[in-house]
Amino acid sequence: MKRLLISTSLLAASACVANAAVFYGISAFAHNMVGDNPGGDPEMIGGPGVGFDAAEPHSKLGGGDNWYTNAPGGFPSDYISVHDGPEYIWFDFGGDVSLSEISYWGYANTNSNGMREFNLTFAADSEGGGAALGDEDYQTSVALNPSFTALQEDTLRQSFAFSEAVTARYVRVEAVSTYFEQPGAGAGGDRLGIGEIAFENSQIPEPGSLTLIGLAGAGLLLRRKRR
Ligand SMILES: [Ca+2]
Ligand SMILES: [Ca+2]
Repeated sequence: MKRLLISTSLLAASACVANAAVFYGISAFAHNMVGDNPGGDPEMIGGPGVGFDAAEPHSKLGGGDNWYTNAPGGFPSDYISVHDGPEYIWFDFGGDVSLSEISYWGYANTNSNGMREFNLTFAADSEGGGAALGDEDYQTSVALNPSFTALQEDTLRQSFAFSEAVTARYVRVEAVSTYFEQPGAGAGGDRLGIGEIAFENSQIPEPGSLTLIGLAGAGLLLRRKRR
């Protein structure tokens, strides 16, 4: 009886982490805009347990902990047009990793500052030599340039899958539009706002599932021993 109780409690504990996605650590981060949020740039890359819940469905944490730019054009204006040149954000994983999606959490439901359309370009470790943040060595070995449109939603994880996995050390996100003048999106758009960005590491098998299988097997063994 005692053994059965132990195996049952282990199963309950492992069920709590079942199917939780694993995300890559971001070793460096930069952008070509002027941030204006009190928490600074880390507000975009809080990561699991800080920027978003480490457990499924990985909803955004700290509703106000968004990243946003200044408003150089004042209200009303379109930040993307007013800010000179493209709007770039760079991520460095510290070494080549396998990427198959980008996870995005929106900025706000009640104003139109949130990033709407964006595209990605990639650079491998061999291109950057450790200094690709901000340079133009993108799309040399990785041609993929996927474009996505985010929902105006401020809580749920939006995972955008790539058509194929890419091996890259650096990702450059280009924000192409906000919700400025989108019907029903609310006022704003004079800033660019992002709740959170992360990249899932799908190379690691879902730990919860494996643990459940392992523990289920252990439970069967215990049951057999008791006979
Ligand atoms: Ca611009
Ligand atoms: Ca955040």
